[in-house]
Amino acid sequence: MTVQIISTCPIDGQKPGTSGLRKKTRTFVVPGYLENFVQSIFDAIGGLAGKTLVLGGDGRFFNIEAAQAILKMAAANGAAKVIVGQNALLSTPAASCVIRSRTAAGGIILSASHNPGGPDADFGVKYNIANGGPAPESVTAAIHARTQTISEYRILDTADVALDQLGETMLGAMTVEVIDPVADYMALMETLFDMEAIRGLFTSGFRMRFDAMHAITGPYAKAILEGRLGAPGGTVINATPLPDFGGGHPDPNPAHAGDLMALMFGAEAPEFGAAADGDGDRNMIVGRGIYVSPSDSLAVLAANAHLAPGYRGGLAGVARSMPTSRAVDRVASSLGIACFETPTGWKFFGNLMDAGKATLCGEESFGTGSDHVREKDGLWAVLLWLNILAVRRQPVAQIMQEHWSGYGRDYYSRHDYEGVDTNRANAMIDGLRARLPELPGTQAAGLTVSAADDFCYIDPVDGSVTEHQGIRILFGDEARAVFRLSGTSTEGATLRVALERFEPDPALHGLDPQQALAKVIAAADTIADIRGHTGRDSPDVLT
Ligand code: VG1
Ligand code: CO
Repeated sequence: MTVQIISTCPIDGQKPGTSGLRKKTRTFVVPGYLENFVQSIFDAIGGLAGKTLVLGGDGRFFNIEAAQAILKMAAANGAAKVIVGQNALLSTPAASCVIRSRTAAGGIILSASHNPGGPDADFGVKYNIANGGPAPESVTAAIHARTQTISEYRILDTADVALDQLGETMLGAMTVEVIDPVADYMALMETLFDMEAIRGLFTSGFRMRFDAMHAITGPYAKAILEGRLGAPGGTVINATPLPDFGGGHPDPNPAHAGDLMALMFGAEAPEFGAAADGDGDRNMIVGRGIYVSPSDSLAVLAANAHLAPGYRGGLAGVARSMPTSRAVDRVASSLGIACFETPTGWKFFGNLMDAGKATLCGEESFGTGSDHVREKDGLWAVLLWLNILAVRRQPVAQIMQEHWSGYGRDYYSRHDYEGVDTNRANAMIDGLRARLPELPGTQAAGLTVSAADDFCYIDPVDGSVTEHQGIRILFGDEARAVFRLSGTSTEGATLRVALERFEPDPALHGLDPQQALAKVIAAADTIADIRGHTGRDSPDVLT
């Protein structure tokens, strides 16, 4: 067993995006590609000597091979210990939980999240810091800088570790501890929710369907919903993580979780439906006959969190990403707590949670979470909803109607245009940015632009500045269009257009969001000339 020092050259494009480095799997499997990036992480964080790391992934194609290589590299770089999920599995929130519960120096999560998996799909690597959260911009920038100067990586020349057996083994001088991926996470959930109340809900005949989308939440949802909480067998579907997620797109939204949506709007609908993404940090909430938008879900959770034991003392504050609707802002102002607006990406919430400024955080992209970990957490959101339902004993539709009656409704929709030519997408955003000063006062589709800017975030905790985080166009009557390009796509550019409008009148709370937003949609297209720039008549994904 010897440490091999392998010469290498910098590889272009190893720049982490919104959430880690995501590339085509066929790029990642090229010898040296993963190793270069992982060594760059180790180098950028000041080496691994004596440190403990957490390691796991969402089970997609290349997960286990990558984990074996990373273990050998960690040993060759002098790590004291790596705590790894059995069979190299850990959901993103569980990895965050384990980093915190075991006070590790950080962790590596192998996932491209909601992107499809398989030899012809996507793979990814994320690095999380000691607070359990995604590496902040300063760290990802240092990792990227290192990928541009790297000249060698270190790896132990030895056999693979048996990752199917729980317990400790040695890899050279490094301890490998294989853990049950669910245990620490389940113990944390026990501290937050009234498990007996939720059990009682299921005993009373309440039925739900949880679609794990053949991804990592399956084992967690089975153990917690069916095992601990007594939901009937079959509540969790598509529960076995598959390397290609069954050929599907593990993104819990109405477009990609179509079967669940059909069930929830059909004659046999159970009371409650939910789904999670590839790495288990996203969630979709659906009631019988009603879809709950992620922005609304965040607002409802903020308004009702005190019904769960973990949040009985109230919330310190809330935070949402800029393109998320302002529904949660209304709850925060009625609770008299702060509401922070951050750029897209969970890494921006870490400082706020560490500083005790925000308890709940959320993104319009089906992400909700709290300061129990430092990642968004799909199953946590489902459990908080269940706890609220166990206390209120009302249908989801009634909870939503009462919420909108009290706060007003923020109609919301996001239109995604995928695989757009990168130059054309950049030209569109650059063009909009150049026209920002002249937009206020102009009219489009009957709406008047009241303000327009390019979102810039100044972190209230460390003062760091993050620019160019999306073009915001505000109209009178509390309507808004937001334009930004995705930082997670692996092919061309993805244009995301977030559209919203506030409706105070309860008589108008039952509209189809696309109709309620028709003018905003038309105004956004007129101002940005989406059709002209993308060459598309309609979005690829509409949520
Ligand atoms: C998307 C979402 C963003 C989310 C990110 C990671 O980023 O919009 O809100 O934090 O994915 O989610 P982008 O840059 O493509 O818009 V996950 O569950 O894919 O780690
Ligand atoms: Co995810």
